[in-house]
Order: sequence, then structure tokens, then C-alpha cells
Amino acid sequence: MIYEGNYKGEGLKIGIVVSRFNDLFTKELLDGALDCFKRHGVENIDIFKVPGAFEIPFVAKELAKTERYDAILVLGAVVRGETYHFELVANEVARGIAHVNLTYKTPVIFGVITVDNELQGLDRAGIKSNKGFEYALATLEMANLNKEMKKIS
Ligand code: INI
Repeated sequence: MIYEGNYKGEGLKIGIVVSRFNDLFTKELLDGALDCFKRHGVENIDIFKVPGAFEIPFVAKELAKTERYDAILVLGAVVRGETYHFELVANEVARGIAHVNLTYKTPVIFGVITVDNELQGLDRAGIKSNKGFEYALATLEMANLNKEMKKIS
């Protein structure tokens, strides 16, 4: 037997956590994700906005705890600067989301782009592709796979 999540969005409830820092990119990622969800029939979406990527894991954790969502998508953009702050934020958001994923029963999809400069950010958030759309597809897949897994558990 092979278990694989499909991309159907009908009936799913999705939570999105999106950070405002570098919103040139995060707004585009959010647009791409919403476009994907809409085209796949998702009607039930709650969006939670936070100041920066560092704040994302806290909100993702609170949402996961409720078990109200079929999946949670987190969106952020960390751009390498002159200082060590970049590494701290990038590492902590990844670590925090991994922790939420392994602690609660709701899949959390990691849609935080980490780039060296603004041009790389634009490539990922609109010019060449929109990673937000791709992350939303992964969110649908994990939401549906999790539903399948619940049936056999
Ligand atoms: N937040 C980001 O989302 N992206 C960044 O690139 C970034 N950098 O590099 O500083 C960033 N910093 C802010 C951080 O996420 C927190 O909001 C802040 O430290 C308050 O806790």
C-alpha cells in the first residue's frame, strides 16, 4: 500500500503565519500561497501576521496546539545582512518550526526563504517563480496525507 497526499483543498482548514519583515518578499509569498489554495478549492483560511521570522514559531506552536487546522503554512524571508543576526534568525526559525512539527499532531510547512541578497529574494518571490505557491502545494499534500494516516492509526 502506498500512502500519498493529494492536492485537493475542499473542506480543508489552513492556518498561515506570515512575517512582515522583508515584506517586499513575504507579501508575494502570501499572494502565491493564496492563489494556490484558491485554485485547489480551499475556502477556510486564517492568516496570522507577526513582526519577523523569529516570532513565527511561537504562533505556529499556539495554532498547532489547538488541532483546529489540517495544516499550517509559515511564510517568512530572511536576507543575509552584514551581521550575525541573520544566522540567529534563520537558525532559530528553522529549529522552532522543526520542534513544533515533532511536538504536535498538525503538519507545519516551512515556507521561510533564506537568501543572500534582495535579487535572490525577488527570484524566489515572483520574478522567476513564486515559492509561496510551491509551499502551499506541500501544505495541501501534507494536510491530506495526515488525513489518510489518521484513518489507519
Ligand atoms: N526578521 C526576518 O524576518 N528576516 C530577517 O532577515 C531579519 N534579519 O535579518 O534581521 C529579521 N529580524 C527580525 C527578527 O525576526 C525579530 O522580529 C526581531 O529580532 C524581534 O524579535
